[in-house]
Amino acid sequence: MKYQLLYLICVFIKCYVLADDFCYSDNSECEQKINRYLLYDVNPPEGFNLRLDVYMRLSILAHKMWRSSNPALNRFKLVLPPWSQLVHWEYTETPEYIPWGYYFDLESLKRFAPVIEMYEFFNEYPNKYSRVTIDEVYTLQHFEDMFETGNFEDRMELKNKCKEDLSFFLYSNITANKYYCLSYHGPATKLSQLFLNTTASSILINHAEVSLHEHFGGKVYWQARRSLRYSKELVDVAAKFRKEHLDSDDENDKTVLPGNWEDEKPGRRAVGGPYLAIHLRRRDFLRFRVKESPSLKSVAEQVSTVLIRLNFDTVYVATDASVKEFENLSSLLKKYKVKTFTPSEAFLSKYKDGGAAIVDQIICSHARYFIGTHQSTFTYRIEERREILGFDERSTFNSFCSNGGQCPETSVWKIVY
Ligand SMILES: Nc1nc2c(ncn2[C@@H]2O[C@H](COP(=O)(O)OP(=O)(O)OP(=O)(O)O)[C@@H](O)[C@H]2O)c(=O)[nH]1
Ligand SMILES: *[C@@H]1O[C@H](CO)[C@@H](O)[C@H](O)[C@H]1NC(C)=O
Ligand SMILES: *[C@@H]1O[C@H](CO)[C@@H](O)[C@H](O)[C@H]1NC(C)=O
Ligand SMILES: *[C@@H]1O[C@H](CO)[C@@H](O)[C@H](O)[C@H]1NC(C)=O
Repeated sequence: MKYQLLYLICVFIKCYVLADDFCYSDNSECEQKINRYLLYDVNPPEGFNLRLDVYMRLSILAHKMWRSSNPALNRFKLVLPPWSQLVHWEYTETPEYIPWGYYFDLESLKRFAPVIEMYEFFNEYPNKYSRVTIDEVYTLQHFEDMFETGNFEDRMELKNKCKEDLSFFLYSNITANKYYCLSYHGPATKLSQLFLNTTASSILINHAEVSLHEHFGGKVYWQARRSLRYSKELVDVAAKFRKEHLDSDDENDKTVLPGNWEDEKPGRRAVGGPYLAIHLRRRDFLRFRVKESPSLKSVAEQVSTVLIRLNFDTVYVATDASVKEFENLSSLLKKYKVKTFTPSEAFLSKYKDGGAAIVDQIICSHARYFIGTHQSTFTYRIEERREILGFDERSTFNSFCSNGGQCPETSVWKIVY
């Protein structure tokens, strides 16, 4: 009887409020109902595509905890930090919190790791006067002595003082009970050791980018990447553009994938649409990589050479260049059809710059041949997508050469199943 009463309370007020008195008994059924939440944030200046890489590190941690038999770990949900005020995106005065569902197929992500959106966390987690209190915050930082001592072993150490102040993804209605600084070197998956030491039901990892990949490019990495499918709406926008402007569709291009990423099979059968696609990273890259960045004239020459070799007349350009620069490049490529995706006002007001970037990435992923920008994470995400679609790797891992004809060695990260 007592148990039922508790159970009712458990349903109406949220269960975890009672968790402490309730679940230390060996009532495993109850234990399963109680969630723990793992939140994370990334260094503010990091761009969209590096953030996706950090997501992969954390989702692999969440995936492994989920599959663990340890009840302290397998109840964790990973809370997805909304997209807001990224440095490269057009600045908005009041932050807008774009949920992951706008960009990604959440059902697909959830087949890999137990993820939830931030707004779902706000709905599920107990709050007091519309304020949420997180139990423990860990701000990761690099070991200061790492390079001096040459000690690159995995280790973690709680410190009293943080090098930096805290921010909670711009939310003013989130506070925390306990703050720790954690000098950290090792893969994100090692963080689970920390979670075994605490009964906190919500934990925030700040500067999650300090944690590393366990096996970059390994099988689990690629599972995480394959689960990270783009949202149907954005895929549809890209498909419409491919059909109308590039004579490209999945049937003809041999890029049809099964509905569920878990059913994907290895193989390199993709042909791709009859166009060359390029990703030309400009802006900050021009400033910081002066020698490596080709002039537009050189870009046009390199594009022209490949178009002649492929016997194509169409190039799709994905770039963060200014309109002026783009027009300049187009005029240098007058002989050819130069295509680019120009989002409508309505599209931009909903999906922002991130949506346009993803449409660009999808269109580049489906081209017969691709040339990217050396060391741009934007380019890496396209290369990965082409690996998943099953292109011959020689059509994917190509980067622009510099003006002097110096061509960078493109790292080849082949898919592993
Ligand atoms: N639409 C569009 N946007 C782009 C393109 N290249 C860069 N961007 C924008 O510039 C931002 C910065 O590029 P990211 O690759 O995300 O930034 P990053 O994670 O710092 O990675 P790097 O490219 O390595 O700097 C992207 O998020 C986009 O908003 C492009 O080809 N098309
Ligand atoms: C906290 O603020 C955000 C942004 O304004 C809002 O979406 C969220 O619902 C708020 N959380 C609570 C518990 O009121
Ligand atoms: C867990 O707690 C024990 C005992 O306090 C401590 O020795 C150990 O270093 C802690 N481990 C982690 C990963 O924090
Ligand atoms: C356009 O190209 C010309 C010739 O390469 C160059 O001199 C000029 O500065 C370029 N303008 C822009 C806006 O890039």
